[in-house]
Amino acid sequence: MTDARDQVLTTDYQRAVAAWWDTRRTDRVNLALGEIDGFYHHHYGVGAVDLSVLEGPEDTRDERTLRELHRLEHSQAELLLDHLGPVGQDEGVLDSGSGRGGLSFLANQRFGCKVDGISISQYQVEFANDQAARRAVTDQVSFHFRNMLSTGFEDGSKRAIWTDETTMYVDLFEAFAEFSRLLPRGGRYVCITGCYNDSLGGKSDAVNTIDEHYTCRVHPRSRYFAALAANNLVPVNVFDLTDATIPYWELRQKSSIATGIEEAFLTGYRERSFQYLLIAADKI
Ligand code: GPP
Ligand code: MG
Repeated sequence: MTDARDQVLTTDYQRAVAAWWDTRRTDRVNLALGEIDGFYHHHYGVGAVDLSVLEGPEDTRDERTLRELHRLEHSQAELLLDHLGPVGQDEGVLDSGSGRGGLSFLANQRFGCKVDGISISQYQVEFANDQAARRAVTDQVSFHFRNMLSTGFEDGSKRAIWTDETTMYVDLFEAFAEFSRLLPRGGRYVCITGCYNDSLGGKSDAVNTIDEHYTCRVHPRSRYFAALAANNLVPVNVFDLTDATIPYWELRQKSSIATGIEEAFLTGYRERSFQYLLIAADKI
């Protein structure tokens, strides 16, 4: 007899990743920012930093810094959504690796559409559904304990799908095959990810440090495009956001919620062994 957990989590690696996120409940870096306005994100920020937050009274400097970091994470979310549309009110979208739900709520607010979020962390699914209840949007935004490699949603049922820094936990060929199945012709997939720059060679020390820190397996840049092409997903836009995310990491390093991984991101980005990309692709 297999229970629901065994059906969703089918490998030792998936169980390890789920356990990591399930037990990560006191991550001040994400809770402190989410508590600012109730949008709990699990992605990084982009855009120019307002350096004036570092000036002014010392006793309120950190609070200003956290607000600025949160603003930059919102900018990243809005950038992703800019590449998703148009999405109609009667259409459904999928947040694949939905974390605590912040981006799903922003998508629902922008498009008025139905949003399904999926995560292999039962803790995250509960947290996000609790947020939906507080916002009184459970009829429009719901979160499910499901695996993005086998979502259970119907063929062609999602107008758009996104992954915001979640593809480093899955095989890209398997994930994109599932996304391709879920999208109708002309449906849009948007991916924001950190990848290693295989035009320079293999994984750098900085990227290995990031893998270890998050229990993830960062992919080479080339594999994204090979896996998209193999699954009838044709890129319409590719942006290198590496320069746009460095200021976020510099500010985060100076803040009270720095976790110690900031140096690896800054080294990887500055030496270009690690790249932060947005890819938008259409299903053909
Ligand atoms: C951010 O989550 C994303 C990940 C952990 C996946 C790895 C991403 C890469 C680009 C390699 P988070 O918001 O929980 O991270 P943190 O707690 O460090 O802010
Ligand atoms: Mg975070």
